Amino acid sequence: MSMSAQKRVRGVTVFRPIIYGNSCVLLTEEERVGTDHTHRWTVGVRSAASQPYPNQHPNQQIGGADDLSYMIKKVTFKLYETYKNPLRSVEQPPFEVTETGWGEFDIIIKVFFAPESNEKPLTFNHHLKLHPWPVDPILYSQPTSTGEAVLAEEGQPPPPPPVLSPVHSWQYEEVVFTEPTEAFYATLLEHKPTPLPRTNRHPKLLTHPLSAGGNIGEFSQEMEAEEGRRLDKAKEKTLEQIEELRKQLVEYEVELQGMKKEVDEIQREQAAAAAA
Ligand code: SLL
Repeated sequence: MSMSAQKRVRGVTVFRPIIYGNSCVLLTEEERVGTDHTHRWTVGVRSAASQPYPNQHPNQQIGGADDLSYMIKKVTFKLYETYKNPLRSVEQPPFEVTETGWGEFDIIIKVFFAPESNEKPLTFNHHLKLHPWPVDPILYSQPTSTGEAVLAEEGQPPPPPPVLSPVHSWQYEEVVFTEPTEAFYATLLEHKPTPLPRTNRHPKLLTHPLSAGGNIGEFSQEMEAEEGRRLDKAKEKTLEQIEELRKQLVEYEVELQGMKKEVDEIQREQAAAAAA
């Protein structure tokens, strides 16, 4: 019996973690001769789990443990218009583009899924990041296991200067396939994603921010748990604020009723005075 690319599997949802973004390194002195370009960057769409550290070029360090071609057919990257052939189409893994340049700009990334999935393409907008984020206390502080950021204390040594190279800027996403087609569901079941490592495996001295969020090294289960705790805290805080506002609203309502009564009273007195 052949599997249908039309018929969908009822009540089933499958998700796959992916990341998109870029890494970059500074060009060497020799590479900079005769060009105004300063960086070599790679923009891509990858699986969230990374290859075991080390061994890769810095532009390949983040993500990419799994070949995603079972679900992705093609990725297009729309580069700045001065680049030759700015709409780059990549139809084989790895789904990435490596270029050199001097400036940051927005790249539109469009992900096309396997034809049997019958899914519409997904579009992401990624700001190509070449320059490290400024080291301000918030970014310098790393979230701890309790999800609390630890700020540098006064009188402490200043934070280290930002590392100029490599720079990484990656965004974690979960692609959700709701009621996949029968054919695509079979493919998805055959390809389970590599689980994220429990913690960042990169050596402490080599850890680098993954994005502006303060996460370092590589995507890990610990990072996911911290994010969950941050969301729980935010939810709690929001509920507290709602409760506070509700109480205030009740107080104002009581005050308003009191004032209305007073106004009524005054009006009645005035009417009585006028009649007298
Ligand atoms: C900026 N609005 O001014 C941005 C534009 C464009 C970056 C950045 C080289 C392109 C090429 C390059 O890096 N362009 O050689 O075609 O910062």
